[in-house]
Amino acid sequence: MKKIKYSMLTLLGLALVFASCGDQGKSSSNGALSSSAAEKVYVAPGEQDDYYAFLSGGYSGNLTVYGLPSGRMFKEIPVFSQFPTSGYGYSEETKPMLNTSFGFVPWDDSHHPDISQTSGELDGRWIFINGNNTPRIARISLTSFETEEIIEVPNSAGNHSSSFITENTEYVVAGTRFAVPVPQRDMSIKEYKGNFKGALSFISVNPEDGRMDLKFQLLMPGFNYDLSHPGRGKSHGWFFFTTYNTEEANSLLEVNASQNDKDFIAAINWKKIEEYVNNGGGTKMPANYAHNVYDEHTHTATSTMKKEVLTVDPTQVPGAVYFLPTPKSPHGCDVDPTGQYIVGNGKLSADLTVHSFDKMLAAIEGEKFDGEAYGIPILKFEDVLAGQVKSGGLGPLHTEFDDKGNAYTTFFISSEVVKWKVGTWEVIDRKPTYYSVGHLMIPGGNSRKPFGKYVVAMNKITKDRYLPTGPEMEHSAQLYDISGEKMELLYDFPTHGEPHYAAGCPAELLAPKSQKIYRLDENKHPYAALGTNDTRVERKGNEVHVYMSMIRSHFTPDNIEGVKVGDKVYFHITNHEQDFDVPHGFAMIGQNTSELLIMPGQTKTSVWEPKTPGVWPFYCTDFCSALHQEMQGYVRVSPA
Ligand code: CUK
Ligand code: CUA
Repeated sequence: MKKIKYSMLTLLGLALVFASCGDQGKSSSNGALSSSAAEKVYVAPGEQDDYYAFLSGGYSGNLTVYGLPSGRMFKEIPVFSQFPTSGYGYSEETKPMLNTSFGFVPWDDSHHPDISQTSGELDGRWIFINGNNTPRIARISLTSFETEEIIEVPNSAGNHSSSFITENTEYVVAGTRFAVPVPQRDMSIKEYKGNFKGALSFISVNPEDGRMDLKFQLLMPGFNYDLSHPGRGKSHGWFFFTTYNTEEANSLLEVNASQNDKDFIAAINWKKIEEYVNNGGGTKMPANYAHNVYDEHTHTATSTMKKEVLTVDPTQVPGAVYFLPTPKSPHGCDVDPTGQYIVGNGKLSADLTVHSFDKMLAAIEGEKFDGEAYGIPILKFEDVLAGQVKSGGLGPLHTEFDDKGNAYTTFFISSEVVKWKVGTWEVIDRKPTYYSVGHLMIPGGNSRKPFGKYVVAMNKITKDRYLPTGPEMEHSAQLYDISGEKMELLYDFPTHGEPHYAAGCPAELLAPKSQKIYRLDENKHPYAALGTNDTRVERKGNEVHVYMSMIRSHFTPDNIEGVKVGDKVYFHITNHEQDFDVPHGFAMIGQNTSELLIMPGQTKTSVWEPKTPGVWPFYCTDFCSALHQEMQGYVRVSPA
């Protein structure tokens, strides 16, 4: 205790000294900060942040919404995981969202969010995120901040090089991490090499309503496909994927998989493949995968099982796929805002490899190949290399860009962010991270128009950054000011789950259009009780349907009789409020699904199967008015 107090006093003293000298942003050895940093992150009560940041929730399966610079968490958006806070994945309306060909999978590992773009700039319509475990891509509305669609990705496993989008949101791309037998079948694992395939999926996005459709799958050689990025500007029409284990080892002990000094970045001309497919190319293959869509008017999701996928053999489309040798097991694959440079972050190396798009085109033109892999031409390393960043760091993972021609790369092993100049490759600055940074995010930092004010580093190890909470600590994020020549560490804040990547945008892109209510007169839910006259109890065999309304501060009906043990009771509950931010909740005693949180104008359904005769209460779970505690009711359950 004494020690903590002492060091805080010292810091305050230092801050005062710096402030009085007019010295800005000096930091002590553990990254602690001066008062100017405090001012930069301080958002006064009643004021709002300048940026939204959407952090993936990793194994929470969700997406969290933060404000920058404050680091305040505003919301957790449920995507792939059941979420009792809202009843997502528990209510009858949302359960179909979590259907897959493996059955109901109420969990996933979400890694990479990406905001939709028009002409390479963030347009703030939707945000996409991948489920890494049970391969899925979700689309979330940035108006309602709700998950509207989830599409499963067949023939894929460990959906990691996803969900990055092309410059006009033509496609969201999902690349497999694991190579697997395609189609899946019983075979010896030892026969992996030459037999397994890596599916790279191009999922088209309808520009009107965002609906996704799996347009085609490229069946690539059986490497591991790690991360990807679209071309932009001059490289629009291309997509780049890092690979590892190009040895195709079935066990990744280092002796097997990291033998090759260079793996590849796969360069895919998706425009060419799109043309090929539009002209009838490709092979239809049976495949089972779920496509789940949430309708904002019926407030209900439907799940459809698809039966077929169009596959493309890359060797059948000449000029569409090339391999760019890239040293030391590249992880991140990042394209600069001009689309000229493709950065491969070789995680077993100190240097970054930057490829040139122009040089790549010239090498293809000159047909200067260095052999081939499974019929796919390999370009010569020297012919495509734009430059190397001699970083002095260790374990580079991911790179983002600002609007001034600079790049920022994370180094996991040496725990730092390194700023370097695109084109000259010189290192400009480096700052430590606390500790072991994975991804980093600059709002718009993977678009043609980055907003180079802040970078958020997402760290894998937290250790001593917060008050200890037992063996398990939340991951830590750190905010740096990057508006000057040197980066300045401003702030630490905890995150939820394991944020792998994040996406951010200026507040004014989303805040004005954020939806406030669902209009009751637009509610098309088949079981909605839109007026009090519609409220009723109906029996159909052993199903009892309760059409219920809720408004401050009562449920109608609130005394329900005629229910028997063995019945299935459906509570279809409509919130009649039409004021912003007045939800009501609903919870039935002993229910094995979660409570529901129902927003104004919305209808949700909860199922209850009473087991014991009696008079059983339900109540509103959200404190909604001074009479919230009075918002309650009873169900009488009689013997069967
Ligand atoms: S991965 Cu996590 S630090 Cu899934 Cu983007 Cu590199
Ligand atoms: Cu409605 Cu509390």
